Amino acid sequence: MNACNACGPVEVAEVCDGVDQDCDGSTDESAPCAVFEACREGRCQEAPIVYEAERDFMHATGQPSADGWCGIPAPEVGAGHLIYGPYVDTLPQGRLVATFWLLADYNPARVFPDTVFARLEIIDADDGGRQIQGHGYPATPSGFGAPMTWAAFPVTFDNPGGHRLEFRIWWDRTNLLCVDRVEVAWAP
Ligand SMILES: [Ca+2]
Ligand SMILES: [Ca+2]
Repeated sequence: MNACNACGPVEVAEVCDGVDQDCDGSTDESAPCAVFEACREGRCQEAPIVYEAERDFMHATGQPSADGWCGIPAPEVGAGHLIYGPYVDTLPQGRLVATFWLLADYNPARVFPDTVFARLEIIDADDGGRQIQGHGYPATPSGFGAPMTWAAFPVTFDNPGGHRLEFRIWWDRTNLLCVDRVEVAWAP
């Protein structure tokens, strides 16, 4: 007997199908799906890999906040990398997109739309710190759209595969800037 109307151990692997194969009371809890997919509602569905600013990165400046990590201008606060890391080498080879979720405070009447508040960089830590996407991607008011509003900054890059990657944000300390997370997925 089994697949759950009997006793004894169930020697089956969990499959993403909405059924509790291993009879532990949780459905699909360890069911495998492809990279950039997650098992939801009994199906492998598209899902980015999420790196949380306050948890998965290191910080050279800034402070924790309710939503992540913020650089708040103050005389004793220096410019630097708000986040850097996580040096993962497990992301698949190919064209990927890293989406930085950011918020900034500024006076729209007093800054130019192309003022650079921060630079978003993707680094190959196993290739001499080379910037994979060619140059730092600027975060500007035209990218934010409005002050104190979360906005997505997608940066497309070609991942060589098997190299440790660093996603980082250079902050120049002139404006409040917060980071919630970085999401990685296949580029569209
Ligand atoms: Ca289960
Ligand atoms: Ca299952």
